Amino acid sequence: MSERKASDLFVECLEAEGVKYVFGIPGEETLDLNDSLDRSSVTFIPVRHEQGAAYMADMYGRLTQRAGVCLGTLGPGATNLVTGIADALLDRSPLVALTGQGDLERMHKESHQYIDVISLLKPVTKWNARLSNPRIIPEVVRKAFKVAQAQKPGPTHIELPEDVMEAPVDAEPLPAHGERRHPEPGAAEMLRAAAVIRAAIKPVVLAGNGVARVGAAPALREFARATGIGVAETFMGKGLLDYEDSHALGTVGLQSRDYTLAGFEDADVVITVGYDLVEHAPKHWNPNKKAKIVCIDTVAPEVDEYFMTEVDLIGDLYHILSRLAEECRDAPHPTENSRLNDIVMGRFEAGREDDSFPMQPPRALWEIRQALGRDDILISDVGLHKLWIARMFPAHEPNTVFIANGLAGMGIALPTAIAAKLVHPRRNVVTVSGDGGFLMNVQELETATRLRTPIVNVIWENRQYGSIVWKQDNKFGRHFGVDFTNPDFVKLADAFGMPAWRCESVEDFGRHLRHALTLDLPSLIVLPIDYSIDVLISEELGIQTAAA
Ligand SMILES: Cc1ncc(C[n+]2csc(CCOP(=O)(O)OP(=O)(O)O)c2C)c(N)n1
Repeated sequence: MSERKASDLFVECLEAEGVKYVFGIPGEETLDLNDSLDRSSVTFIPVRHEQGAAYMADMYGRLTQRAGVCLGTLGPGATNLVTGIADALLDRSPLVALTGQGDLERMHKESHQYIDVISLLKPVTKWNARLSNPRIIPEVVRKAFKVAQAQKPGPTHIELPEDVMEAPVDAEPLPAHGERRHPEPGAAEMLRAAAVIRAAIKPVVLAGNGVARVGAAPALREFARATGIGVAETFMGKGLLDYEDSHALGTVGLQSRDYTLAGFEDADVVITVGYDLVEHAPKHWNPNKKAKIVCIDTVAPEVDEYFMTEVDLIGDLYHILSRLAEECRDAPHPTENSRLNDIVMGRFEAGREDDSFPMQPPRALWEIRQALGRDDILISDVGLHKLWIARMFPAHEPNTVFIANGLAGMGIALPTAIAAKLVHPRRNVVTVSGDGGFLMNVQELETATRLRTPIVNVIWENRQYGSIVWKQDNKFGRHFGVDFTNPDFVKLADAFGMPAWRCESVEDFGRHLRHALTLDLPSLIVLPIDYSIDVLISEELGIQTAAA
């Protein structure tokens, strides 16, 4: 043991947790921490707005399941972090937020930039604490990572008062243990669940992001193969089954009719796996409360009158699915054809022939799918484009299509893409944003160019908050307060020092996209989009099909 300043010990604790990056903006109250980071193995990545830092940590955590770390100073630095931290809470990403603070002795009175950050961040974190004494650093850091990474993962926060961080201390980091995997459920519950599934007439699986989080997609695929039961995915569960898998029923969650078309209306048993209720309320797929629900998850399910479960199998999803597959293998339930998948994929395939310009979403998505490999990454921002991507973009593998469906904050795509590329440098990373959301974190283009992070940003331009236009038109027959003008995005990108193109024809898009993917620096493509076909194509095509 040796005496050193507390911020040095703090950074040693981060190193013991395996932290590689801290995303953030330093402040006068984080001087010692930044000094210690500078002399450590941890890379500090300066960003241009703390919201960007929190989103980067969020994606880092989501992809690695090790907490991503972001840093802001006291007061305004902390308030700017809030949105990204809240996203990590509702989208279940492990994240540790660090904020500076004034000296302990000035917190009881009116003082410069002081706000009560602990209280501010309490509702958007699983746990948070102030470092009131350098001696507690090893425990507080270990706990912050342990709680953030435990199921279901989420954000924690540590506040670092300036005088504590510069004080001398003689202590050592605690060893970081991998978070324990949960035990399996008991034999009685397993048998009860198996009995319910075996006796089912029309069972269906609803799989969510929780499966991707714990890497259990292979076990889910095997469960579907062994039992024949079809699997519908939530937006955040895209790719758990390859969309070409004969057991894939499609992505549900846009409207209750999705569930009907995917077979939920007739289902007597619904097996939910890693389903987070935050994505789409059970009321939409179980409106009459008729379905018997077998819940497979890592923690006990939320209470909801439409989600009163018959059996809960709580523990390691991989093990549970594998054991259940064995129990149910000899009583198969052949998957029925999914009308949802037929309709949506039919429209997607038809998109390749659509030469209209401005481009319609199916053709734009078709071009992106052609340009990307099966493991490449598409990140959606939030808006009407997100609904199109969720509904129609075909995914082959989990964690290749990212859709924020918990907090669903606009502006998430660009910063999270930077982090995704840091984690997976060999995979292509493409974002699709609306012209509204893109400007919300546009400043991170500088971070991307400085780091030379070769991400391709596609902006679907319509000079409107498209999804609000859609909702207003549906509800009132008119829209209002949703129109805006845009900067010249190509010139804007140029000012940031990155190549950019505006598409003037249908052919331009695929050409620019394929070229952009060969570059070793970030780029931007502006694609004029035509949102005149309704994203609820199932209704439109449903009527046509019935008439034909
Ligand atoms: C930070 C934030 N503010 C507001 C909203 C509400 N909201 C959801 S979608 C949307 C419009 C998105 O417009 P745009 O980014 O242009 O995408 P488009 O819908 O046109 O595809 C708004 C205002 C939100 N989800 N997040």
